[in-house]
Order: sequence, then structure tokens, then C-alpha cells
Amino acid sequence: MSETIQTLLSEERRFAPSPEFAAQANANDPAIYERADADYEAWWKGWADQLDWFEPYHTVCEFKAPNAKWFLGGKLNAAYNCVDRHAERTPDKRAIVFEGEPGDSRTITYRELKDEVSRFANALMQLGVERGDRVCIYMPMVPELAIAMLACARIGAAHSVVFGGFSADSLQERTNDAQCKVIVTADGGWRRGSIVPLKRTVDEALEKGCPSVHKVIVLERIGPDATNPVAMVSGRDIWWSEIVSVQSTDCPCASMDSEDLLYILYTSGSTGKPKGITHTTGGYLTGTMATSKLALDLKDDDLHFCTADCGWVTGHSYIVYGPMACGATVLMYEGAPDTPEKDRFWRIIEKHRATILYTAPTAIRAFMKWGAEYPRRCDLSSLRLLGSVGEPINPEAWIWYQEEIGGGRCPVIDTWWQTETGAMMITPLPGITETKPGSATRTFPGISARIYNEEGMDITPADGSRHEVGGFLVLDRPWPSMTRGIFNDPDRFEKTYWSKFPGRYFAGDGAKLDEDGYFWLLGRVDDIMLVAGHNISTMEVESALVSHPAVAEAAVIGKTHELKGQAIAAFVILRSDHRHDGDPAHLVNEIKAHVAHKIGPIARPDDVFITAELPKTRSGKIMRRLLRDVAEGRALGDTTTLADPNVVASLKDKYESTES
Ligand code: 6R9
Repeated sequence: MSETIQTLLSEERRFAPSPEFAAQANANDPAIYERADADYEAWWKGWADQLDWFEPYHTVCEFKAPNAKWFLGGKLNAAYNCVDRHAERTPDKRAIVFEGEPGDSRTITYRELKDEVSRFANALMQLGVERGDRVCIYMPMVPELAIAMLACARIGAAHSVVFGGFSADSLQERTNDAQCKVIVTADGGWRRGSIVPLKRTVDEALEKGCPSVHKVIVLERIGPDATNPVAMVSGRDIWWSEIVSVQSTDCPCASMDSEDLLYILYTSGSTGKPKGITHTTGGYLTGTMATSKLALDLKDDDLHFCTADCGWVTGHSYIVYGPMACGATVLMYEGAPDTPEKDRFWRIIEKHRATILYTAPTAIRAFMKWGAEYPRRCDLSSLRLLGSVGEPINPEAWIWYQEEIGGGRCPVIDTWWQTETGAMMITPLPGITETKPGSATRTFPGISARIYNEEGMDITPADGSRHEVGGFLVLDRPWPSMTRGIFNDPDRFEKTYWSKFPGRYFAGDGAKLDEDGYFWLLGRVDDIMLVAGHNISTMEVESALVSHPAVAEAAVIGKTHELKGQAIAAFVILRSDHRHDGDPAHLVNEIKAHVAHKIGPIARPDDVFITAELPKTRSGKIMRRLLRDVAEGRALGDTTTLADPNVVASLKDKYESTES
């Protein structure tokens, strides 16, 4: 990479918070930024003090990179804070509104949640789970998934949730790394009208070998079905309902140290074995609660719809722990956004009157591709705030989201964070921050982010010196919800995140800071291209491509080029409503010219390849590494984390046949 990352795309649109939104917002005083900056420990202490502690902490923070501790000496319990204290104060308030894919729905109040969590916690203890043990949860998106997580927290066992779409191999690897004693699963889950045979996958993983596991708890989600036989191994497998029905609803919350392990969550990364990212109790709850209140603007009467699966960190932080620490009502949906029709999310919002929607750019781009007729069929007037997370959101998608879903009325918050950061790090505060489509705007109060260059120099302009820089995004101050490390692998933790810029957390992402001090995320630095001596981010070229009326989605990569070092190759998906007469070569040229016009001739793609699908991870992130393999004619690298491995294989065939 050359000295800094060149940034070329400019976006002029601005959206100030409406006076009505600002007037009711949880955060509407811009001075909180300075206050938090002046004494970040005091700022976070103010949030920690909104949790219920069994014993007070004596020290706010102790940090010696890479090791951080927060709220030292304090004792608390995450389930107490997310369930019991609300069951006492607001027992009849809804905690979870559940919508199953087949259309079934259920509501669970905080009082009921406390009973269910307690029963399940007692069941775990009966099966020999003790404080400090690990429990693997491999379930569909049903309330019992959240109940199982909270039950672990209640007794001081750490959970390791494995996404229900992962294979037996992935499940086995994660179960063994965490040495889980018990696996909690279901007979299946619904996805696009089909049964996902979770229990069978667990059996397969156990056959391959998971020596630490001695019990499997199986929830009946599907029920008897000829196409989904469920074999129960006697002495090992127990039905959820059987073991839970005999338990008492009385189960004391274990008094946990602030720094006790709350959970492990595996992130696959593009290479190597998955990393078991750890989060502890006091700091994690503090960070997720503060961001839920100020960025999601969660209120007592909200119905918060986060579309992530609990298999990802977004589900942990913004379905379960953050919102529930606030005593909020969350909406959980089990299935696919296009089942039975492409308007499913909008039907759910209309049916339950959801007020906040938090989803991912990959979903938004799919909605754009399907067309605005689907949301237009439904009454979305209950929505008041929209959020985005997971990837950079292109300005076109941002504007579409704001207009078509938010009716031009709802603020859009683009929230940048990671499994490792536990909570949002860069995000607008919707009652304060003027937004710019495509920018995650400013750091959350108390967080400090900087831009470094390859030589390890901090090149962030001084306050007020209004010029733009691009480079590596670094967090240079500890925060409460930061990961405490990779489970059982401190060396890898130090090497992965803390060695490129010693003593500073390097997130792996590139970013630019504009003249107003706003951050624009440019994607993973491994994906950044070097074209004729210029670093160009994939995000900028993709945004330019998506702003062409025919293009729904795009992924670009740098392909080896004799003269330029790298040349830009673009893979594009066309919008289903686009009309184009005549020659596809004509459209391709038009798209290339459009990018050159938007960004400049340097960014004109050499190749534009029209495709029906792009290779994505199961959480919807585009895997550019595989597109590079395709474009370079190499054998495909590791495809195990792909949502659909066939996509890239057929893409490779088609690409190679058009090339020759
Ligand atoms: C929460 C989550 C983390 C990576 C991160 C970055 C990308 C997430 C983003 C974003 C641009 C945003 N990312 N949010 N990029 N703008 N608003 O997604 O965690 O699965 O660990 O992924 O996702 O590249 O480094 P995780």
C-alpha cells in the first residue's frame, strides 16, 4: 500500500435531525461529546451506574495494551440486569415479540421471561453445567435461543452461539475449541419454507468427535415430520420440554465478577481457524446498553426489530444484551426476508407496528433489487428510526432506505463496529448528528478513533484543520465492551490486533476522515486496490457502480495488471426492474463510463462482468478474496464460510468461458 489511501468519491447530501426527532431523542445535547472526551472513564462510569451491581466496583478501568479490565471488583449478573430487574419493575411489559417463518407468533413478557430463563438455568445445572463452563447453542431464531443465552449468564456459564446455518465441521471445530459441556439445539428451524435439520447436524458433529460434550438438549420447534427424522440418543439427548417442565422458576442469579467471561463468539475471518472472541460481563453490558439508549434511541414504548441472527454479534448486542439491559421490547423473526413473499419484513413491521429497524446493507441492496413495490404495499408508518450495520452502505442504498423504508421521515444511522468491539464505535446519534449518506459519521461519545498511515504515523488532522485523510482505522483508547481476547490464544490476539501499531487496536479496516471530521469506512484493508500507484477502495468504486440505474449490487477487486500493478475488475448484479435495449457490451461500456465520470478515469474498471449472484459469507459480507481467485484464474481458496458455495463455482465457470 502506498502512503495513504486515496479517496475520490464525493458525496454532498446532508441530513440534519428533524426538530421533532431531536426534541424527543435520548441524546440531544451536543455537549455530551466534549464531556465524554474530557473524562471518558467518568462517562462510562455514568453508564455502568445504571446497571444493578450486587457489589460495587472500586476502579473504573485498568488498561495495559492489549489487556483491559473494567469496573474492577464489581459483582453483577447479566441475566439479572437484562431480565429480573425489569420483571420486578415492569412484569407485564413485552420482552420478546416473536414471529416464526410459517406465520406463528408469540409474545413473552418480562415476568414470563424470568420464569423461562430460571427454569432453563435450573435444567442446565441439573445436567451438570457449572459456573465457568461453556455451553454451545445451535438453534433457530426462536425465543428459546435468547432464553438459553440468558440462562447461561444466570448461572455463570459462558455461551458460545454457533449460527444455525453452519455445517457439522464448523460446529465441531467451535465446540471443541471452547470445550463445551452441553449443546442446546432444536429438531429444526424454518428457512424459506424448508426445515433446517439442526439436530441431525449436531449428531454429525458429535459423530466426528466432540469429547467434551456429554448432553444435548433438543427443543421441539418443528415437531414430528417424515422428512426430518430426529433420533434421540439415550443418556445423551433430552427434549427441552421434558427437562424444563420439572424445574422450579426459582433460580438465584450467580454473583459474577465484572471481568468474568459472559460469552465466546467465533468469527471466521478469511483465513485460518476461527477466533473465539471473548466478552466479559460489566463492560460489555455497559457498552451495549449505552449505545442502545443513545444510538438506537431505545425508549419504553419502542418495538425494536433487529434482523440479525443471534449467531452473529449484532444479535448478541442488539437483540439480547443491549436492548434487554434497557428493558426494551425486541422483535425476533425466524426466517427469510422473501418468504412467503419479498415483502415479509414489511408485513412484519406492519403487523407488529415496529418502531426501529436495524438491518444490513446486503439486505437493503436485495430490497432495492426486488423493487420498491414490496415496501409500498405495507403501512410502515410506525417506523421512526433506521439502522445499518455489517458493511459500508453505499450512498445510493442509504438514500433508498431512507426514502422507501423510512418515508423520508426517519433518521438513518450507519453504525460501524465489530464482533471484537462488542458495541457500536462509530455512529450518528440520531437527535444530534447531521448525517451524510455513506458515512458512519463520528465516534460514539467516549470512543477515540484515529487514522494511521502504513509507517505507523498518526495522520489524523488536528481539530479544526479541515482537510481529508485516508488510511488505517485505529482505536487508541480502551472502551468497556472491547474483547478481552481470543479464547485460549493470547498470542494470536496480540498479533492480530495490537502489533501493526503497537499498543493501539487495529481493526483491519481502512477509513477516510473528511474535512468535517466524519469517518467514511472503506472496507477491509486487504481488499484495497493499488492501481497505477493509487490506493483505491473497493467501497468507492462499488458505490459509483450502484449509482448507475441498472446496477443493484457490485463487488470490485484488483486484478494483476502488467503496467498498472492492479486493474479494477467489477462483478455486477443488475436491478430486476432495469430496462436496457440491445447489446450487453453497450451496457458494460456505459457502466464503465459512469464510474469514470463519477470518480475519475483512474477508477474506470477494465472489466465489468454481469452476474446473477455474488459470493457472500453467511452474514452477508461479500467475499472479495474469492472473486480475486476467479479473476486471476486461480483455484478457489477456502469456501467453507460461504452462504452458498455453488455461487462462486458457477461464477468461476461463467467468468472463464467469457474470458476465453
Ligand atoms: C457488527 C459486525 C466487522 C466488520 C468490520 C467492517 C464491517 C461493520 C460496518 C462495516 C462499514 C459499517 N462493518 N459495520 N463497514 N460500515 N457500518 O458486522 O461485526 O461481523 O465482526 O464484522 O464488518 O469491515 O471490520 P463483524
